Amino acid sequence: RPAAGNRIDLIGVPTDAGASCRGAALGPDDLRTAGLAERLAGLGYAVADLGDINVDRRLTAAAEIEALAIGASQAGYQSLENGARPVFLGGDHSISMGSVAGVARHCRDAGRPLFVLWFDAHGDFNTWSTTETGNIHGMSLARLCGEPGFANDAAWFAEVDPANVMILGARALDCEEAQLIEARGVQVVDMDAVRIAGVATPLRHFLDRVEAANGHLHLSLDVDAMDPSLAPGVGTTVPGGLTLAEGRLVMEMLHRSGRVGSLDLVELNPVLDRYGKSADLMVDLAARLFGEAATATRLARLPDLATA
Ligand code: 6HN
Ligand code: MN
Ligand code: MN
Ligand code: MN
Repeated sequence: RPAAGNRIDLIGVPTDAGASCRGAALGPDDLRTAGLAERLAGLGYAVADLGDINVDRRLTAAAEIEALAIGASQAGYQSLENGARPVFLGGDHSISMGSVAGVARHCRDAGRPLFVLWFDAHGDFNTWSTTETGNIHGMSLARLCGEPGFANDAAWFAEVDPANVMILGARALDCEEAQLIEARGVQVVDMDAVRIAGVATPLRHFLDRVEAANGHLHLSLDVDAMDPSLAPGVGTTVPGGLTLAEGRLVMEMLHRSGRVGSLDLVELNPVLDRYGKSADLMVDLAARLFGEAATATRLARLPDLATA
């Protein structure tokens, strides 16, 4: 069991204002219903559910996203300052504009480099000038990496270095978005790369960099990275995603790295889900990330994963 004092804060950020279809605003309660807090508590963590960040539903979509970004940033910053690990429950992926900004502020103040693993079928690297849909959840990572056109305020926002970001699971990048990702030097491990080399080798290299820098690693888990057969409850499904074994292996490696200090669980749309399948999968992946063993007893000495 993890040492006492290992605390996890659940922070609900219920919005679908960044997406094209409604329903992701119900995500936080669906993750609660699927037993997220109990599952993590069962691993020995002290789990505090801080409830949802409130927002005025009469706001425009853009204003709602701004208000929640500020709220998520402040709640996440406070959680980290208190020595806990914040887990942000989305909500569509626009919530990461705030959650990761708060983590970035903490890291800046603590003098620790921040690394972000963007686990997603998409790059979320559109700007107001490249977007083909106008959907703000497709812009989160671009904003975090400092692309212009967003009203960032130093009181709650801090940037992420694009060189410290890895996108894993990508298979639906828009044309101009892909060009921007390449120009900024963000590492993309797309599904072709996964089919050729597997998930473990590129992830091992990334984790080695986090370790060498004594970095804080944030995992932004968009459940649409997983294959739609496993995660039907998302608004933007793309065929050819990660298998259950691959998803679990990623979580196991992240757990063993001991570097993950914060987490987003986003894009769950309960309205589109089938019998809670996607919510259960997210809880399963989160539990693995926080150390739930695949077998009843974890072997004392496991083989090294992808030392190549
Ligand atoms: N997500 N690239 C598309 C867009 O609308 O910009 C899809 C974005 C999906 C965002 O899944 O978090
Ligand atoms: Mn810290
Ligand atoms: Mn996303
Ligand atoms: Mn996505």
